[in-house]
Amino acid sequence: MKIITSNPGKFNEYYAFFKEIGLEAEWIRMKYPEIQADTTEEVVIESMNFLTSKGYKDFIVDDSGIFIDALNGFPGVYSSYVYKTIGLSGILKLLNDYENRGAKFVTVIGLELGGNTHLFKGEVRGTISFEPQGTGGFGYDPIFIPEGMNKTFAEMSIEEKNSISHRGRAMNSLKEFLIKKVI
Ligand code: ITT
Repeated sequence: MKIITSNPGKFNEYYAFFKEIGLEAEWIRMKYPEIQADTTEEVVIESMNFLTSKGYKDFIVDDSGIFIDALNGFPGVYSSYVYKTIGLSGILKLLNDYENRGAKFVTVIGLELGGNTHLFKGEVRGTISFEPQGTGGFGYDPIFIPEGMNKTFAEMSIEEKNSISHRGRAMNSLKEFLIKKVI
C-alpha cells in the first residue's frame, strides 16, 4: 500500500499497522500542496484530486489536526502551520488563560483504489498537558494526553499509540474496508 506523506512519524505508524495485518506500507515521501479548507475531509479530497491529476494511483493520504476546545477548535486545519510557527510552547502559552484543557485529535485517511475515492475518519478526545512530556512520536504528541490515560502520546510506543489514537481508529476502519474487499 502506497502512503504519500512528507511526515516520517506518520509513515512509521502506517508501517507498524500494515505490518500487523500482513501488508507492506511503501513510503512515497513528498510534500503536495495542501489547500486551505474548513474541514479535514475537504483538505483530503482536494489533495487526492491534485495527486490523481498528476497520475498517482492506488494510494493513501492522511490529513490530521488537533482541535482545542477553549480555542474554538483552533488550530484544527491550521495545525501544520501553527506547529511550525508558534509551536508547542505557543499553544501552551495560549492555554494559560483557560481552565478547560480539553481537545480532540482528528485523522481523515483518503484511499484512492481502482479509480474510486474512500474516506475513513478517526477521532480521540483528550487533554492538553501543562508541559511537553515524552520523547516518542512527533508533532503535538508531547502535549496530548488521550482520554483514560495519564501519559501523552509521546510517552507511548507506536503500537500503544496506534491502539487508541485518532489515526489508529481511522486505520481500523480502513482495515475493515480492505477485509470486506478481499472476501
Ligand atoms: P503530510 O501532509 O505531508 O502528510 P504533515 O505533517 O503536513 O504531513 P498534517 O497536515 O496532517 O501532516 O499534520 C498537521 C500537523 O499536525 C503537523 O504539524 C503534524 O506534525 C501534526 N500531527 C499530525 N498527526 C499527528 C499525530 O498523530 N500526533 C501528533 N501530531 C500530529
